[in-house]
Amino acid sequence: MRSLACLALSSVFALVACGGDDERIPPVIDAPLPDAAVIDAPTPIDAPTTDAAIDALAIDASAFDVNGCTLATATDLTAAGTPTVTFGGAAGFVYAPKCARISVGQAVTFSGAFASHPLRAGVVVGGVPQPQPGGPIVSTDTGATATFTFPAAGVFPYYCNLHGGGGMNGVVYVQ
Ligand SMILES: [Cu+2]
Repeated sequence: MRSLACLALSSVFALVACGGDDERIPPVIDAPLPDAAVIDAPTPIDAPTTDAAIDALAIDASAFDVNGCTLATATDLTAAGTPTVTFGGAAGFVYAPKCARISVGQAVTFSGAFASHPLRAGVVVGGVPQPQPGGPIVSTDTGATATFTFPAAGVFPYYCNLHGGGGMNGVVYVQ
């Protein structure tokens, strides 16, 4: 039987050797578990089972801020036929509306002086434009109007190549 002093020391200094208690030190290397216990079957990841659930996930993805826009705050232009986004001129170095929402298959006309405000597809992150060509919004450097059709759902950011870093940018959300 251990003395009270030994018990007290053991509680403070785990490695203090108390006579005859060596067998109480747990083995350093645990015995391996049986293979069946080590290799668990993977936990299945629940997949959305309905279109509504999948749509909800897509909408959540659009909730993130892109060029100062979110889907929730975008101007609803789904009933506007071929809506117009104006820029420059009297409006200043902005696109109006900056954040637009349309339906799949709709087109948007950009109206303004492209020579003064060259249009580019892409995002502005930390004031630095990052071009993302290849989508419906085509780089435009001349003329006064350009119309782009959006045949698929998605998030289509754009910016002015001269003033995009200063906030002249926007997004077309297509649903
Ligand atoms: Cu500009």
